[in-house]
Amino acid sequence: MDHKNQSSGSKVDRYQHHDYYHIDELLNEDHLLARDAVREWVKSEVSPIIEDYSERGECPTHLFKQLAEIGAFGPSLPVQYGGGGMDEIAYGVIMQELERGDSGIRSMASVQGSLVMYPIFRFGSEEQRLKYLPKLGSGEYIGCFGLTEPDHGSNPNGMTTHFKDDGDHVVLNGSKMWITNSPLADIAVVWAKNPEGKIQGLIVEKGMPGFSAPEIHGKWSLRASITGELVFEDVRVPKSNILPSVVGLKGPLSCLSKARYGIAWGAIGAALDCYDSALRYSLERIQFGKPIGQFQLTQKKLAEMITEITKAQLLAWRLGSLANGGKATPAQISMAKRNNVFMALEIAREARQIHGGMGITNEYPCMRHMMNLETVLTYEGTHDIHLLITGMDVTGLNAFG
Ligand code: TGC
Ligand code: FAD
Repeated sequence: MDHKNQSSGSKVDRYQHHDYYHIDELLNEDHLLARDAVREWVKSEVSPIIEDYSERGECPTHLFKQLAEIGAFGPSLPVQYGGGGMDEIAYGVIMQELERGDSGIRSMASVQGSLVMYPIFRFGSEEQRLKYLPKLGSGEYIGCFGLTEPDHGSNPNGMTTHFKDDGDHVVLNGSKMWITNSPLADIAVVWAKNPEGKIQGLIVEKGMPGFSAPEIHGKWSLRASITGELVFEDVRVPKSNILPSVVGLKGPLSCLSKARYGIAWGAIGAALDCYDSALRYSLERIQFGKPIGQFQLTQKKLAEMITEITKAQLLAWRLGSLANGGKATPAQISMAKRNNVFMALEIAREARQIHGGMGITNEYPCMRHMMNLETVLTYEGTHDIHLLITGMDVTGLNAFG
């Protein structure tokens, strides 16, 4: 096979829809319209450039405004607060299509919608909502979410970032680590301990003296997404920037529930892209005088991939139905995030094998998805933390403390 001719070369996206169990029949017209519009956008704006940006380790920042235009920021938040006014399944299918393009692109949308707009919408004052949400929804402002610290990742309750009272301001000190979009962000939703040691959310704005957001370099994963720290050295934050309606870890964890839900759908997109590429390659690549798709071992890989994708699609769809009724529990969301991300990572590895040596190159998407999914397996709660959440839910016994 002439790999050069067959390759994406100009990065033409040959993705085809795969729906083995006719799950499209479970979606309504709005879901399908949203899904198809985002798919077309990914084909025209993401696929042609993503390998290049990933290879260079650069975030395609020009896509923020476009993500806003296609309704990727807060699809299920109310329209008057900058959201899309759609349901949770629409939010899910949009995340699936974005992650079909790249997990980093889905991250740009997850953080903005679920981790920045959502807490301001849910826990903010009306003044804060009106001040920030329209600008975030339109992509005029970029936001980030600061929970993780250098010494407190899986256990955010141990955080040491804190603030002291100072008249009509508070004084914030501490640092956050691994923060998606932080070097670009106009605002950061930061979780810190108040003088009583209870966790509260604050909106910290770029340019506040003592606030900096240095970039973290050297990532082999999520290379098209920018990640940084947040450093607070006696930052004076007006009290009017404190989110008034929540105190305690349930504040940030509620936001994580929203984002983890989106990842449960998003990971299916990455898996579908790998499966699609592997299936096509298996029909085109000839060895021993036959397409490699004719060998039983290749068929086993492909059959298991589409089986696992189908199971993950059903899990996500059912979770979406529960979420639409306000009945999806955090533990149910953990199960879907964990299962679907692991499924996608396994499929990326199998798909890479089907592509042989070509699978390690940027001619095909599998290695990029595989590297990205190593982050997705870890952020928003690691694979093992989600297992322990399920374990706690079914036994009633807490393994954490
Ligand atoms: P625990 O005592 O279990 O809970 C404290 C309070 O929170 C409530 N809660 C939740 N509420 C909403 N959604 C959830 N998922 C919730 N989980 C717990 C809980 O009911 C309780 O409420 P209340 O009223 O009793 O106070 O807390 P714990 O300290 O024992 O921690 C439990 C544990 C380990 C599960 C939790 O700390 C955890 O989930 N750790 C993982 C940390 C994590 O996921 N970090 C993610 C950082 S953000 C990120 O990765 C963004 S990536 C963005 C991108 O680029 O896409
Ligand atoms: P640790 O918590 O130190 O865990 C290390 C290992 O120990 C893991 O395998 C874990 O499963 C295991 N472990 C920990 N506790 C237990 C236990 N009780 N039982 C069994 N095993 C355990 N955070 C944000 O706040 N905002 C962001 O925007 C953000 N974006 C990110 C982007 C990227 C690219 C990455 C890599 C991370 C991002 N994170 C973000 C941080 C992410 O959420 C954390 O990395 C994650 O929660 C794990 O924390 P940690 O890295 O400190 O690992």
